Amino acid sequence: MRTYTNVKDLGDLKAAVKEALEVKANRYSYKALGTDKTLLMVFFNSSLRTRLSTQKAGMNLGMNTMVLDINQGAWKLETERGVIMDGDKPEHILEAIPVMGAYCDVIGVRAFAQFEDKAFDYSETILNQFIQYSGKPVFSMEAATGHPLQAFADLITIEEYKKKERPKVVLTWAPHPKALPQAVPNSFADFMNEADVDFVITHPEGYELSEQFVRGARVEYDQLKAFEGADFIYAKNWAAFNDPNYGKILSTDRSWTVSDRQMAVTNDARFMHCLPVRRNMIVTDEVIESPRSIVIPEAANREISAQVVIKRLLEAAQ
Ligand code: AN0
Ligand code: CP
Repeated sequence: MRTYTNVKDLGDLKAAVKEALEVKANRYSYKALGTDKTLLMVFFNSSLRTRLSTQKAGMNLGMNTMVLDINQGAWKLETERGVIMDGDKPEHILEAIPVMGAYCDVIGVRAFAQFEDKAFDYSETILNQFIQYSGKPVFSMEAATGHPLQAFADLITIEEYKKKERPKVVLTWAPHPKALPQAVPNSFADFMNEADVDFVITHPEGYELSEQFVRGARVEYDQLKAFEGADFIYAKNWAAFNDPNYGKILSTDRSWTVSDRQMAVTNDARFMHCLPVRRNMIVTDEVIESPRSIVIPEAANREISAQVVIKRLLEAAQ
């Protein structure tokens, strides 16, 4: 594996999950792989889980880790080529990237959708510049259109908690006061479409995700109907994808907030969310605090998904 930006980079998903469970049981057994190697994590956006779990994964592998917050202490970066740089950005990303590449062996990048230009976001301009110009293996720590470390951790968690061979997994939109990217639901759909699950997506009309990720998945606009018999409920807010509403909030309808009312029609479903979560917007206190909620073990598995990905990138570079 030379880059990690979506589910296809993992190849055989069953084998990847098996490897993840093996790594989870023996996470300190691969130190030789990362000794004298450096992991650089570059953040254009805030993070709690990704920052800590990915750094921990690097340390488990014996690596040295460095973290750069582009917007706190680094020079502001111009990302568009051809701009006359007479504004507030002293450095161009086309110099910054190869310089960063010179100091490390593997690079993780977090660069969210900016919602200014759909084509800029959906062509993964920033992530692809890192891939093209750093000269080093690059992985996404949530880029404009995907969050594959999260979705891989979600799949590992579903494997650990499922009670039947082909569980029903429901991705539900839920309200949020700020416009959020589609990266998390895109990657979740991408993974669930490849996994052995009965996958349903539910959201209000107007919140359709990109076909690139939804592919053939069933979309049900009636949330309660979608929840019937579900084994896993995966809640997430996202802003509209379709034109002319790209990046806009179309609904704040709190009847979509996941509560005991909807959980009651499920098959005693487990509740999942990538976190950070706004309580009583996305999910009620009662549901997230109930024994059905597996958000903490889900977050803990971020260390494992990151370790498998970095391990594979190191192995390929040997
Ligand atoms: C981000 C998002 O929705 O993409 C990160 C989630 C992992 N969430 C927020 O910005 C609140
Ligand atoms: N789930 C997740 O990626 O969380 P952070 O934004 O805190 O890294």
